[in-house]
Amino acid sequence: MKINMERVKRDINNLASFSSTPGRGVTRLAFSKEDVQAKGYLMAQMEAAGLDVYQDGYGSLFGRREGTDPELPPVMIGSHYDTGIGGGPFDGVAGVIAGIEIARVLKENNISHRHPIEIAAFNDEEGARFGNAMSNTRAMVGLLKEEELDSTKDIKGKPLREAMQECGIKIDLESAKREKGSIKSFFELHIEQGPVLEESGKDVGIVDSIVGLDRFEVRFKGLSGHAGTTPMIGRKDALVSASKFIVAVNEIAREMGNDAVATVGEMSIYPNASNVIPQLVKLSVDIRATEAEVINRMSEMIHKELEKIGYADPVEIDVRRGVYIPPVKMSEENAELLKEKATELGLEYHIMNSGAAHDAMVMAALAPSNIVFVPSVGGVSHRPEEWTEYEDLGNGMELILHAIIQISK
Ligand code: HGY
Ligand code: MN
Ligand code: MN
Repeated sequence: MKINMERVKRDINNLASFSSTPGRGVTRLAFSKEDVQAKGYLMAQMEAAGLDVYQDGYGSLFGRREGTDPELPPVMIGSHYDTGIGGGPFDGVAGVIAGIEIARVLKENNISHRHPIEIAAFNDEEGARFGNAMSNTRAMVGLLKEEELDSTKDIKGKPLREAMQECGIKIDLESAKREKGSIKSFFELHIEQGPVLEESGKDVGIVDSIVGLDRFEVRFKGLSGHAGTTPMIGRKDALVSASKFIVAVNEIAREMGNDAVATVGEMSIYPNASNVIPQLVKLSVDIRATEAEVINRMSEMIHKELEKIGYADPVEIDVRRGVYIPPVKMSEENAELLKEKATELGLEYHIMNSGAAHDAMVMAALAPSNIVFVPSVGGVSHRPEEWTEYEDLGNGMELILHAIIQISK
């Protein structure tokens, strides 16, 4: 019984071709043309693997391999297939392909199992287009509300609901919701996206906790004007105020120390013309730490900074909620199973925290959830140079294959 890495390589390369920035990394934004192409590919691969394919009320894609006792809750393997902007070929899709390849191996070897096994392909995990994150899994656990579908817009002002409907998704949040216990266990294979695992020299990472994430948008509203004829005194320059804020966010995170991080990664300027004083600046704030109180402390200091700038500068400031997901512990019981199987397979493992957010942190509300990391070369991710050796990827897949054969018995 062996994972077929040639098939995996083919899938990863095919999926990487569904990108709006060919030659400059992989960009497959949620509910884009490239998304529809990738989803079609994954559906075809799931069908070819003998899976019953269905979509839920938020458009998440599932392939089900029936168990001998169909009434039992399924064991689920999955990850996301959307990407950031100019990302790499492995982030997210490696975990979806892992599930499909495992389904192929189960079929080829005629492995039976009591619990059904479901392979999940989630969308909109990155939140790169709409500024949210983990939308599909938040819909599964009932955290995503109708209001968010209308108030969340992309940079061109298109509401999330409209973008989803244009992709043919029949949104039904009620039916997308799953009850706690309706899934037996959730496993996600993911590239580490950092340097820790590679530096440890171990084959795989078994994640014990995932950092919490607080993501929101800040708008600075000033007054546009002629760059040449408007005196410096009295200007309401939104970009000057936003720039002070960006530096302050960076300093606050550095002062917090430990594993606190804060990033302003997205910014738009209106009217964005060299001879016009900036009227409107919208920017994203992404705060993370392993302790919820550190996240809350940083968020509080950042909001205080905004108040200070609001008093000092003649601009209006508006904060729009994005997503807040607290730090999450992974299932200890299933981690023991993963350790046991890794040892049986002769794989050395490293118990570690995840600095990146993942669907598993949301799925943990529904079922015992775990992530298996495989090394990222040089710790690089969210960049075209993101790379994972296929042998390492194969190790992670073998480990999850053997764990789910055991747990679905
Ligand atoms: O942003 C993250 O941590 C993940 O890559 N979505
Ligand atoms: Mn990811
Ligand atoms: Mn990512």
